[in-house]
Amino acid sequence: MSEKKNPVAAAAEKAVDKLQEAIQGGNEIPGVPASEAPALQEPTEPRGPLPPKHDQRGPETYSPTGQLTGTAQKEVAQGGERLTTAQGTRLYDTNHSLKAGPRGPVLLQDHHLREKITHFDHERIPERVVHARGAAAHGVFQGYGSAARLSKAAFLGKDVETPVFVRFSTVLGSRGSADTVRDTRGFATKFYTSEGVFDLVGNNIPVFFIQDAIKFPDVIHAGKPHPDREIPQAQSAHDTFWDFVTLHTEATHHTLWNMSDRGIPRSYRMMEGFGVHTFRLVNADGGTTLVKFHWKPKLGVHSLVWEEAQITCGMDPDFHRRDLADAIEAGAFPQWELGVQTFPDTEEQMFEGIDLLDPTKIVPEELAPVQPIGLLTLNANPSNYFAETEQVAFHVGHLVPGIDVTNDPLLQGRLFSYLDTQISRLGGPNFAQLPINRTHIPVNDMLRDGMHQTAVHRGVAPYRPNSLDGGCPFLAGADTGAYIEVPAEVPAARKVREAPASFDDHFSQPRLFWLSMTPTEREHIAAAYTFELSKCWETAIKERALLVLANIDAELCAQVAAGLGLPAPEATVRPAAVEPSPALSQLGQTWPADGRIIGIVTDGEDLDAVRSVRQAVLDAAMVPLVVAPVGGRLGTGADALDVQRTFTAARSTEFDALLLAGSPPPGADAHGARDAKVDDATAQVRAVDPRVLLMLSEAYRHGKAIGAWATGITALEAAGIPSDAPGVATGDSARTVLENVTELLGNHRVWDRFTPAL
Ligand code: HDE
Repeated sequence: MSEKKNPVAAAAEKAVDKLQEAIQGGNEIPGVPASEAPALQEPTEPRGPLPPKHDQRGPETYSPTGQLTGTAQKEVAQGGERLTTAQGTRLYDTNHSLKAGPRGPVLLQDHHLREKITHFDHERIPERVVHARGAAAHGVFQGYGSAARLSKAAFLGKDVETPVFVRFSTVLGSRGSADTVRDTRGFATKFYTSEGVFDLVGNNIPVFFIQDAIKFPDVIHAGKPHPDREIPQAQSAHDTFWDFVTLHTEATHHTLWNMSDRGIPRSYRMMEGFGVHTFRLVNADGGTTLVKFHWKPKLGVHSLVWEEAQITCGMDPDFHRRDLADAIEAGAFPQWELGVQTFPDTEEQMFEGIDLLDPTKIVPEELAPVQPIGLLTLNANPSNYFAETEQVAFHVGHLVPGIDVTNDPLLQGRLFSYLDTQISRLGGPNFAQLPINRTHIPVNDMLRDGMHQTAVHRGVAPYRPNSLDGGCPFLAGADTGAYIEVPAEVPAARKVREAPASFDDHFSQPRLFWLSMTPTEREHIAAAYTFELSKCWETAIKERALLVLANIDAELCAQVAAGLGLPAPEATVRPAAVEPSPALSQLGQTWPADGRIIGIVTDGEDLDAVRSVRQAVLDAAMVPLVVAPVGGRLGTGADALDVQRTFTAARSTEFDALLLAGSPPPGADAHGARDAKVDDATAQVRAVDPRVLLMLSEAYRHGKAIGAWATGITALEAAGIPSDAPGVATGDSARTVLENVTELLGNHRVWDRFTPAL
């Protein structure tokens, strides 16, 4: 008798095959909602839940006490073919409550109604007090072994592979806020190492607003919406933020980074990450080194332009979340190299005059190069946002042998905060038992009971020493993998609420950053300050901000003052003599274009060229989106092309580059009453659909590469874009045009289209 295959297992196998395919070739167009296309009619045949999409996986299945269970991931998700209660009792109806007659009233005895509504009423948990808005992915970290002389941490060993979960976030916005606001981004990595969990909870900006954790509630209160009207959401462009950062001038350096292009990243995949604080590494011989951690993205560091970021907040508030998930689904797995800057662990903890305990200071890479120690690859999307991305709990105190903390007062406060915050956010002290937080090695912790305890401990003596449980658990020593704090000297001192004198320098490093920027980057910074301060109501706050800017650079201050219509004040601090650090600039190099989104605008003619260029985009590991007057398919038979965007639904902001494969005349829906993107006065006399012209003009002023061939060149001219303008590629062959556009994408944007005045 032939063995009948279980349909769920077969589907799971299929999903694995698809994963292999994705890893090899990538999904053509990412974004498919489920692992199987739906039927037109409501399905009627009972079956088990569908497997997750090929790009998704859940947390590995460990027990609450860190032991590998080997349970298939589908077995920790809902199963079976029929709808049940939470107790597993099958149900025959979930659309009608139990009533006394069809017209009611509803009966209190309706156990299903009560269970369903009660559970729903409690679905929400408190969002994170900061970094509420985030997106995450699973991946793997591979050590290069180059850190072995610095740290004994096993996961840094040569070719050691460690599973990781990485969550990116904005800081200020609520959970439902837009992704592309101007803000710092979180970059938090959980390493499930063979010696316990290590969390590297960093940001995309290497310095922080404050030097002492005791001010953290204050800076966040200032940055969050005003408490009376609860506006503005996810913004720093308001009075309380600028009031705080101008009264606490230690915030100047971080504020300047936020006003730079770093505050509006193009993608989470294109951000650097920084541990910010100085950490202490310990090697096998007990030798110690002070280090700063850096994540360097393989795709380079790139940003949006401000107008683009603002339009995107409305057009696609999930822009960064989608970008990360789509790239992974398409097989363009994002990668970062982990690196360290190293400094001798001296008593004063200074390097070249820079206080290593001051989190408002960087050490320029020219003085201490970043040495690569491992590679991070994100290769799977979470299969459930709440269970994974929302419930993941990071903590700077999750350390492994070989990595220790320093006395940076900001880090010291964080060591308290991250544990504490989970108790109200995740409902009790057992959050380490949530599947995404479980360590991958056995836990023997003597911590007992509490809300949501899911471990079923045995024994009677959770204390040490004991004899009733056979003395278990035993202590470890240095030779058996114990985490032993470095016995660092604490100099004899008086108990004071004071900062060291070296923390008083608030302007030399902002000046260093400003001087390291290219003219294009300086223009963006001046524009960002002008925009943000223009949004403040109080003139005194703007004037105070100008006083701060005067202490960074007179030219920057003058430009912003001119924009605000206020006089530029004199500096109160003599400008520091600092060497620029070219490594701080994002511009001037070329980078891979993997995962970039290319819009191909077609009028439905010359489909051979569209097909060929579309394939070439895929071959170059980018994503082609066909944009046509209406949806559906172009052409017939096996060669027909799916339309991904219509003129009414597309906006330039979702593309990194535009290719014009034709010159579409105004579509039937191109009138203002239907689509406000159309200017009625000119719509029908235009040769080209006004939505295409808008797309082109936006792409042009956002510095994007534009390519056109054949009749596409006519559309370009209709938009008033000269075919010899910088960053515009035209020619007879679609493929050659694409080659030029890909080369332009290597620089991210066509900055030489605009002449900086600074
Ligand atoms: Fe955080 N921070 N933070 N922070 N932080 C939190 O922890 C805190 C700071 C950072 O994706 C909270 O679980 C204090 C610096 C990231 O889940 C909370 C201070 C840096 C994330 C908290 C800082 C960060 C958080 C809120 C000043 C960069 C998101 C929810 C001493 C090096 C992690 C939570 C995720 C989250 C406290 C400063 C990065 C309240 C007290 C500096 C990436 O514990």
